[in-house]
Formats: sequence, C-alpha cells, structure tokens
Amino acid sequence: MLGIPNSGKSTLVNRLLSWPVCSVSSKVHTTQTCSRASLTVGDTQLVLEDTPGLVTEAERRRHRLDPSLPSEPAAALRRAGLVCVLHDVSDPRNRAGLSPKVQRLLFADPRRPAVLVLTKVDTLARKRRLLELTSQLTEGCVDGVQLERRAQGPAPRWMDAEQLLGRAAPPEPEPEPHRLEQFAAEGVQFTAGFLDRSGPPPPLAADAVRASLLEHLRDEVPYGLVCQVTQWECGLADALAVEVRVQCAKVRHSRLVLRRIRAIARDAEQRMRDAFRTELTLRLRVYPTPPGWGRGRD
Ligand SMILES: Nc1nc2c(ncn2[C@@H]2O[C@H](COP(=O)(O)OP(=O)(O)OP(=O)(O)O)[C@@H](O)[C@H]2O)c(=O)[nH]1
Ligand SMILES: [Mg+2]
Repeated sequence: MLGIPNSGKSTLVNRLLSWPVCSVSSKVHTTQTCSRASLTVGDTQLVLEDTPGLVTEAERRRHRLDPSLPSEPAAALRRAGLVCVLHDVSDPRNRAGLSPKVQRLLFADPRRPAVLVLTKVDTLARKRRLLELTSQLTEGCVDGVQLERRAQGPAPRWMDAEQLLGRAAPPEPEPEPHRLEQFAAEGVQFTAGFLDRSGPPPPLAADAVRASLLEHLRDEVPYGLVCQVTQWECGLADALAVEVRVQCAKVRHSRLVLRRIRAIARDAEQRMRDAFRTELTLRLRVYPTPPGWGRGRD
C-alpha cells in the first residue's frame, strides 16, 4: 500500500482483513513503520503491507519523525508483487494529479505491477467526477494502452465488481499460488490472528496509544510524544495487563495530555481490545521530562 500521508492506506488494510490491525487516525503520519498482515483464503495467503505515508526530508524533520521513515515505503515497494497506489479524492486541491512523491517512486521501478486505488470516494457528491479523475490520473492509459474516448454518447454507467468480472474476458490460467511455507521461507512475519502473550509486546500496542494521542490532541502536540510499552503480561482473569509510558518533551504538553487522559486511555484501550481480540486493561503513565527526571503520573 503506497500513498501520501492520510490517503487511507491503513484503513484499506483493515477493511480487507475485516480486522483493525493497523492504527488509524485523522492526522497525518499515524503509521511509522511498515507492518504486514496476512489474509488466508483456502491454501493461499495474501500478505498486505501497510507503509508510512511518503514524506520529504523537510517534512520528516518538521514532524520529528524517525530518520528511517522516508526510506520505508521504497523498501516495501521492492518486496511487493503488486503495488496499490492510494489516491485520496476528498482533497480538492490535490486530487487532479498524483503526488510527485508517488510518481518519483513509481518511475524508479516502472516494471513493478501497480494499480490505482481511489480512496474516500464517499466524500464526492457527484460520483461521475470519479471517471474524469481516473482519466486525468491515468492520462487515459491503462496497461500501456490508450483508451478510446467517446466525445458524445451514452453516459457511462458504474458497474459493481461482480458485474464487471462477469463481463470481463475469461481469466488467464491461474498462476501457481503462493504457499504459506513459501512466505515463511521469505521471512514474512504474520501479525493478524496471532497474539503471543508471553512474547514481547507487538508494535501495535504502542501504535494504538500513539493513534489515540493523535486523535485527541491538537496541532503539533502529539508529534512530540514518545510511547513505549513498559508492561505486557497476563493479569487477573487471564486479561492482559498493559502499561504504556508516554514521554513528553515539554511540561506544557504533559499538561495537555493529562487534561484529556481519560478519553485518550479509553480510546487506546478499545483499539487494543479490537486489534488483539482479547480482554485487557491499559494504564498510561505520563512523564513530563526525559526518563529519570521525575516521577510519572497515572
Ligand atoms: N470518508 C472516508 N474517510 C476515510 C476513508 N479511508 C480512510 N478514511 C479516513 O482518513 C483518515 C486517514 O486514514 P488512514 O488509514 O490512517 O490513512 P494512512 O494513509 O494510513 O495515513 P498515514 O499512516 O498517516 O500515512 C482516517 O480518519 C480515516 O478514517 C474513506 O474511504 N472515506
Ligand atoms: Mg497509516
């Protein structure tokens, strides 16, 4: 899944899996690292890889993002059998063209199969606009073939996926399916449907708190906070007991976090319950200064 920040990559992965394994928020830079989840149909397994939004070095510095973040999507692209390029059509200023950041990456590897995925189509009142946008974005060219345009004629109709498949030419013979063992041999880690309670906490635990902070705090405040899981163990009645330390670079920011702490904790706890499909309790500890400088507050 490739696209600029906030284009809906994580949401699409979650929808395809019917499971919220990727953190989502309404702010940019929610996803910090590539994460993979698997979808199994029969004996075939599809590995979906969510990636951080594409950023320039200047954007990375402004939002205090990890130095490795800008290179992550390119690395994911090199691993992909199919690239889904997500394009947000709800943004009127940028929807008529693919971001140069996306184009640069695709041009670097032009032979990699890629499909264009328009997201947030529900925000367009006139669905017909989608046809114009598709034509603009692809320059009327699909698979290297220039499509004919009819100047006048019957209005194009939208077909649902089944109708479309029914009308399509008979499929090519199926390629040899990827097998579970093959992915395991390639070193793919599976995240969905698997929770190792005795192992180290999965990155999703800290990500859930980060997403909740992004959702509840304004402007640049959440970008200066660092979340770290400090407890991850079986507690009473087999429920997971999770503790996350939220480190704030400024005292003012810690006050803002504490002011909304109940809502943040409740939201983060629910996100973890949904993602891990287990009962758990979450405790947040907020530290206003670097570790060791004082006591945290619950
Ligand atoms: N209306 C609408 N909103 C959507 C759709 N898909 C995603 N969103 C919203 O868009 C926002 C961003 O979604 P994400 O899935 O976090 O976007 P992302 O591309 O993963 O963002 P980064 O991780 O920051 O790169 C969230 O508030 C989603 O609820 C959609 O199809 N329609
Ligand atoms: Mg994301």
